Amino acid sequence: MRIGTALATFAAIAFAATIAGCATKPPAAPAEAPGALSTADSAQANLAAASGSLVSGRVTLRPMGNGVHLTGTVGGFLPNSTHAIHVHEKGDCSAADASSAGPHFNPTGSAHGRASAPAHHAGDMDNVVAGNDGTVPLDIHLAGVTLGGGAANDIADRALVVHAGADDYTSQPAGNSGARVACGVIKVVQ
Ligand SMILES: [Cu+2]
Ligand SMILES: [Zn+2]
Repeated sequence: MRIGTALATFAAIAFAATIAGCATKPPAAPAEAPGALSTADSAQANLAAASGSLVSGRVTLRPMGNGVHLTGTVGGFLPNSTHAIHVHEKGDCSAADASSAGPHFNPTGSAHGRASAPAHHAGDMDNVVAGNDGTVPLDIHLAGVTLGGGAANDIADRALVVHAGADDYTSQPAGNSGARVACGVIKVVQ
């Protein structure tokens, strides 16, 4: 009888500890869910050719889930070519080679890397591949950033840049992706 009581008590304590463990567990990585901090409903980036390329496009950006979703079309590439695309720090595409856009958007001081890797810039995205017609239908989810609101990870008024080559996801500080062939400032629409 006393043993049974002790076991029951032990089980009750273990159960309570389990409940307490769940209750004190932090909500899944707050830094991964900044979408709620976005104040804009949508933004637009009109990409204009840079570095003498023929690349241009139009991209719509909307807060979604834990980040911002990009949709649109970029064209003027060679058929079936692969290209790096990133958010760069400065919303300034005025230089002929788009160098005015500065480095990759990197508010956390991380190394450059693939978006799916633990270490990467907030502006790092996977390469895009042009079709036979030289266009890319964009459909990219950029996690960990916000749109509008002025948080450290806000990509409004920064630049969306496309490169001549592919991002190798390894080379520092920018994946060895070559010239900047198109650039557009991310402008909040509403
Ligand atoms: Cu870039
Ligand atoms: Zn980067």
